[in-house]
Amino acid sequence: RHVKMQTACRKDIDRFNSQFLTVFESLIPADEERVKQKQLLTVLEKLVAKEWPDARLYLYGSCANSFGFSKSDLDVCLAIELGNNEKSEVVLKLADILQSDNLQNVQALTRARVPVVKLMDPVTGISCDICVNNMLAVVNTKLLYDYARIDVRLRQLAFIVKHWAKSRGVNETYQGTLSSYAYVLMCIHFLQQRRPAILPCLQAMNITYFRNVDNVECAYFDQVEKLGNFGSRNGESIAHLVWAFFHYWAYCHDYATDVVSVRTGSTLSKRTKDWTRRVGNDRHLICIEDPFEVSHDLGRVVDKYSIRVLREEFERAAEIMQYDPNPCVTLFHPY
Ligand code: 3AT
Ligand code: MG
Repeated sequence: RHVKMQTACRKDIDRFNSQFLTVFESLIPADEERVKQKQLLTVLEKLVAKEWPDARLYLYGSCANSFGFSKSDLDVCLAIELGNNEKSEVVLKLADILQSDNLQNVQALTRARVPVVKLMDPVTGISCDICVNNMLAVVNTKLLYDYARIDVRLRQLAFIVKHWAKSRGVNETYQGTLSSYAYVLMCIHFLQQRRPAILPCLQAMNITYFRNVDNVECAYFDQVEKLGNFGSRNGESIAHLVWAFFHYWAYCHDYATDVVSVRTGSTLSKRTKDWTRRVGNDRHLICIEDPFEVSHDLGRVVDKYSIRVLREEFERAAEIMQYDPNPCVTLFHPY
């Protein structure tokens, strides 16, 4: 019955394809933004090199993983030999250095979970967060970037899902909903599950990229240009995939037993990960395994209240994709 419904729905929903593509295109940053980001990075690199000649700056997050909207912030990681210094000392020193240049609103947040320096560059208007030695984020940024190069539908789907999540207020980790990073992983998982698959499982293929980061082995096949048109045997349109994505998270995912795992290209059982009960504040009500830090559940921020909010939002979106005469508008209606 499910298959029948999917096929019946398919021709119908394809009418909305160009509208969804228009939404996607309206969110893509313009080239001049990239230029400005590079400009700011160069300024920062010069300032950092004066104090720490061996340190390096890396971009991570949405400014580098190809899932960034226009006008998003710059996430930067300072990679530095710490010696006897604490991260917070480096953060304070860095804030000092940046302050003396003409950057604005320089703030050192030393007591945050991840110590960062926040700043605004008046020349480019870009806001920026700089953290110290967060190399796992740099590596998972590259993984997302490489997945996005395989099939354009990942980027289209993830933009639409992120836009939906931001519009509906379910992209707020401090309120118990999910990070953008988690949503992109959900999209990758979903496209790995399509038949025929639209994305492969890069971590299950031969290794062409390897980094040991904080004793975590990060390894996968990164020569994705050699995959050709991997997803082309699957002709599903973006509108259909948006419909199927919300249908999957509303009605098909087993929240009680399953863990989404991009690393294995499949789902795992909560039991094998020992994610069956609440430990401290980690409740595991929706389980999304980090591809590299495998003990890390990106759903751990979700609590018994916010899981209901999330699932109701997935159901609302699924209903809209099924029945609404104007899904491209209703889906993104502010909550
Ligand atoms: P926005 O466009 O800013 O919403 P983003 O891609 O910058 O999305 P986040 O702000 O959620 O995503 O996170 C920034 C990066 O930090 C993305 C990822 O490389 C890393 N990251 C975020 N959350 C985690 C996490 N829980 N575990 C590991 N890495 C994470
Ligand atoms: Mg960000």
